[in-house]
Amino acid sequence: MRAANAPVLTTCPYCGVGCGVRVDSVKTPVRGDEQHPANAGRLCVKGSALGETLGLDGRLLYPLRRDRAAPDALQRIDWNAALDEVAARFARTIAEHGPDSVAFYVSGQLLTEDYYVANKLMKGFIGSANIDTNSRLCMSSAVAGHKRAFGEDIVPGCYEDFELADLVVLVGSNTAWCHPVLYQRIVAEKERRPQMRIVVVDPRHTPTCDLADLHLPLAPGSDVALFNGLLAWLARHDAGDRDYVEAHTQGVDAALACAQATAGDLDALAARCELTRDKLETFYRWFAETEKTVTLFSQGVNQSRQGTDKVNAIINCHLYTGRVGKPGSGPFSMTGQPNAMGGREVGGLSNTLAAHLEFSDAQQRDCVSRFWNAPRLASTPGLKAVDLFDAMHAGHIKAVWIIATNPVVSLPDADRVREALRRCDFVVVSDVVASTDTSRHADLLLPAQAWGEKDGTVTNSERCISRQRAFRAAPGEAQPDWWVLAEVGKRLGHAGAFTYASAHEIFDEHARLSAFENDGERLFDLRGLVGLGAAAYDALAPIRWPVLQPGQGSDRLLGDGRFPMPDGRAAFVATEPQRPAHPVSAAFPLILNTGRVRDQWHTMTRTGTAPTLGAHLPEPFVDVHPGDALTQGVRDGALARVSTEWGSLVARVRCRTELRRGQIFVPIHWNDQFASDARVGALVNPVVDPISGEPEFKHTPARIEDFGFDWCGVLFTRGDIERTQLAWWARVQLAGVQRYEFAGRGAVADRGAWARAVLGIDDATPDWIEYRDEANGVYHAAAFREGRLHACLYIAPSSALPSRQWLAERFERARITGRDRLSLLAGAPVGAAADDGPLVCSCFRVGRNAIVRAIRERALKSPKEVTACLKAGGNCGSCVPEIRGLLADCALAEESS
Ligand SMILES: Nc1nc2c(c(=O)[nH]1)N[C@H]1C(S)=C(S)[C@@H](COP(=O)(O)OP(=O)(O)OC[C@H]3O[C@@H](n4cnc5c(=O)[nH]c(N)nc54)[C@H](O)[C@@H]3O)O[C@H]1N2
Ligand SMILES: Nc1nc2c(c(=O)[nH]1)N[C@H]1C(S)=C(S)[C@@H](COP(=O)(O)OP(=O)(O)OC[C@H]3O[C@@H](n4cnc5c(=O)[nH]c(N)nc54)[C@H](O)[C@@H]3O)O[C@H]1N2
Ligand code: SF4
Ligand SMILES: [Mo]
Repeated sequence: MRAANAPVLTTCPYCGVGCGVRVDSVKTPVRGDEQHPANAGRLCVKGSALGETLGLDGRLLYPLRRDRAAPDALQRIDWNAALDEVAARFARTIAEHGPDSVAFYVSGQLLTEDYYVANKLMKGFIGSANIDTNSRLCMSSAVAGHKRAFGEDIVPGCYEDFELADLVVLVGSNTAWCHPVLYQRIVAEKERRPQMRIVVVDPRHTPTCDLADLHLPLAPGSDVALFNGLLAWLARHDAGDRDYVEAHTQGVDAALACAQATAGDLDALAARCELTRDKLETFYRWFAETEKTVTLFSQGVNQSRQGTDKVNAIINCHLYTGRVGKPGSGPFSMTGQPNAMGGREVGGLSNTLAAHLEFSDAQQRDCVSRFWNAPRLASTPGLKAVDLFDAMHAGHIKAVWIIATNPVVSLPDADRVREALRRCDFVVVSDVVASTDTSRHADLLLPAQAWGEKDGTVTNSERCISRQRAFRAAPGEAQPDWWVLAEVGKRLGHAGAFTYASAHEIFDEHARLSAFENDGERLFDLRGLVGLGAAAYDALAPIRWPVLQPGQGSDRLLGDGRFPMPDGRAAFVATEPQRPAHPVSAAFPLILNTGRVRDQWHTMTRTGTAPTLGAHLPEPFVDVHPGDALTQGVRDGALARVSTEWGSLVARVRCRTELRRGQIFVPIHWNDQFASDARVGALVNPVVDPISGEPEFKHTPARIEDFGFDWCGVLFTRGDIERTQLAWWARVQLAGVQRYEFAGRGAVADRGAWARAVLGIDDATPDWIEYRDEANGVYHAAAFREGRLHACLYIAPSSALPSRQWLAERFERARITGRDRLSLLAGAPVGAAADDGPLVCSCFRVGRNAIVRAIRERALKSPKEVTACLKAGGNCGSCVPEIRGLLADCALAEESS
C-alpha cells in the first residue's frame, strides 16, 4: 500500500488484452499506462470507467453465514470462525466420503498467486483434482488444441504480430467489443497500411466487421469444414511449405486426407458453410498468397462441441504453410479474462498439474509431489466444470468452494447448476460483492479484496506478466483470496506448505516450480524471475515469458520449428467436421447464439455499478433477423420469450439484418440482480467438446414468441422498489439512482396508489405530482424530496415513453424548478432544447440524436469528422462502427428524401 496520492501502475482487471493502467490518485480518473507494452496508454471504455466501480455499495465486507432455514437473514461472523468452519466442514466431508467428495470452482479472474495456492491446496494436499475453473468455459479448447499440435499449451505469437501481418483473420471473435485495445491497434495499422487485409469469420455481422475487407458469415459451427477446405485448397494449389512440413511436423498425410475427403469440391463446401463460392475462394487465395498471416481465434471457435478440432483445423493450415511463431505470422488464441493465461500456468484446470506439468506423466507427477513435499498429490485428473456440477447434482460432491466466478449465471443449463448448489451440503462463496445469483446459495460468504486493493500478477494473451498493484486500503475485512486459501490450508493441517507472508513469496515458489527439473523440455519457464525480493517484485515491469535470464523476457516461441513434443515435431490433427449435437427442430427452429456486449463485463457485478457503462445497452435483448421476426410473430422493440429445451428468458426484441436467418443472439450479461428473467445460461444446452470439456455456448436450438403485456413503463428512483407488481423488469444503476424498464399485465384499479406502492412512497409524502389519461392508458408521476427529484414513473400501452437520457439528467439537478416540473409531467422538455438521445459514445457521453444532428447540420461524412466535431469516438474508438452506421443511415435518408 502506498500513499493515496502517489501514482500507481497496475493492470486492468477485465479482458485478456491486459492493458496497463495508471492511477494518479484515488480521486482522479484512471488513465492508460503509456509504458505498458499491451496498450501504450490506450484504454477502452470499460477500462476508462474503472474509477466508477470503486464504490462500496453492494460490496461484501465481512464473512457472513447463512442459515438455510432463513436464507435472507445473514449473520456476520469473524474470520477465525469462518476459516475454522470451512476447514472443519471440508475435513469432515473428506473423512466421511473421501477427497473426491469436495471441490473448488475458481476463475481466470484470480491473480496468479491466488490461483497457485488454490491449486496447490486441492491437488497437492487435499489430494483430489476436483478443482476446475471458469476457464473451462473459455480457454480449454485452445489449451487442448495447443497441446495436441505443439505438445504444450503455447501461444506462439505476440500483439506486435498483428501490426506486422499483411493478413489478419479474426475467427469467432468480436474483437472490436471484446478486445477493444488490440482492435484499435489493428485499426491504427490498417490506417497506416490500407493494403493490409482483414477477414472476419463470424455468422453475425458484428461491429468488428467495420474493419473487414471480407466477412464470411458462415453457417454456425462450420469452421472445421471451412479450414479443412482451406487445407485442401492449399495442397491443391501447392501453396504449402514442403520443407517446413517435412522437417518440423508429423501427421500431414492423415490430416490432409481427412480434409480432402470431408471438404469436397468448392461448391459443395460453399453449400456446407452457406457461403458464396466467390467469398470462399477469395479467402483461400488471400491466405495462400500472404506469408505474413495471423489467425486470431476466440469463443466462436473454443465454445463449441468441436472447439478443439476447430483450433486444430486452424493450426493445421498454419503448420502447412510453416507460419508459426514468425514475425507477423502464426495462430493466435485470444484469452478472455485478465488472468486466463496465468491460470493455465499454475494448472487451474482439473486435468493439468501446475507449471505446464501433466497428470499423464508419472515423472512429472513425481516432480510436483517432491517440489511441494506433497506425498498425497492427486494422481488422476479431476472433474471438468459441467461434470463437476453434475456430480454435485447427483450428490457426489458434498462441499464446494466457489471463488471469483458466478456459475449460476455463467454455466450452461444454469437452472440445474442452481439446483446442484441447493443439493450440496456445504457451499462457500468468495466474492467481492454481497449479492450474486450464486452467493444466494452460499452457506458461507467470504469477502475478497477487489481490484485496486489486491496485489499480485496476471498474464495476458501474449504471455506478458504484469503486476496488479493496490492503490487503496481494502474496505471492511476483505482479504486477498490467497490468504484465505492458505489459512484454510493451515487449518487442514498443512501449515508448512501454506505459510506465506505475502504475494511475492507465492510468486517466487511458482517461478521456482516452473524451473524445477526443467531442462528446456517445458517452455513455460520463469527461472529468471526466481528470487525476486519484495522490492523487486513490487517494481516488476511487464515481462513476457519464458524468462530465462533476470530481466529478459521473450517475444515469439516455436519459430525455430522445434516443438515441445517427444520427437520435437508439431502434429497435424485430422479433424472431421461434425453436425451440432442438437439440430434445430420444428419446436425449436432457431439457433441461439450467446456472447458479449461492448460495455458490460460478464455477470455485471462490477460494470453494472458504473453509470457510464449502463447507458449503451440498458436492457437484456434478443437480436433477431427481421425475416425470422415476421415468421415467429415478434416485433422490433416488443418483449419476447426465448425458450429452449433447458430454460427460458424474456428480453427486448431488436430486429437486425446483421444476423443470419435462423440465428438469434442474446447477451450473456443479465441475471437475477439486473432483470426479472434474463439468465441466458439457463437456456444453453449442456453439450461439451469431448476433448476439452468446453460447453457449446454458441449453438442451442430455440424458439421465440411474443411476451404479451398490457402496459409498459420506465421509472427512475433514488430508493428501492417493490418488484412483485411487475410482470417483467430490467434495472440500470446510475449515480445514486436506479432506472427500471418494466411491463405489466391486467387492469390496475388505482394507478396512483399502485405507483406509490411500487416506488415505496407513503401517502404522507406531500410532493407528488401526477398526470392521468386513463382513456389512453397513460400515466405519469413524479415525487420530490427537499426540492430534488426523488422518483418518477411513466406508463404507456406501448413503448412510447420519455427519453431516458433526458430523465437521467433531471436527477443530476440540485433543484427542480416550475417549468422542469411541468416537463417531468409531460415526459418531455417543455419549450427547451432537444435531448441527446441514447448514449453511443460512453467515453465522452455523446448520444445518438446529438450525433445525427451534427451529421445533418454540418454535413459530416466520416467518423473522423464526427470525432473532430463532437469528440465522440475519439478515445477508445469502440463506438466508431456505430457512428459509421449512423453516417450511413443519414446518407440513406438524404438520398431517399
Ligand atoms: N465487453 C466485454 N469484453 C469482454 C468480455 C465481456 O464480458 N465484455 N469478456 C471477456 C472474455 S472472458 C472473453 S472469453 C472474451 C470473448 O470474446 P469473443 O470471443 O470475441 O466474444 P463472444 O461475443 O463470446 O463471441 C465471439 C463471436 O463468436 C461468434 N460465433 C458464434 N458461433 C460461431 C461459429 O460457429 N463460428 C464462428 N467463427 N463464430 C461464431 C459470435 O457471433 C460472436 O460474435 O471477451 C473478453 N472481453
Ligand atoms: N451463455 C454463455 N455463457 C458463458 C459464456 C458465453 O459466451 N455464453 N462465456 C463463458 C466465459 S468465456 C466466461 S470467462 C464465463 C465468465 O463467467 P463468470 O466467471 O461467472 O462471470 P463474472 O461475472 O466475471 O464472475 C466473476 C465473479 O467474481 C467476483 N470477483 C471479482 N473480482 C474478484 C476477486 O478478486 N476475488 C473474488 N473472490 N471474487 C471476485 C465478481 O464479483 C463476480 O461475482 O462465462 C461463461 N459463460
Ligand atoms: S481492452 Fe481489455 S484490458 Fe484493455 S482497458 Fe479494455 S477491458 Fe481493460
Ligand atoms: Mo472467457
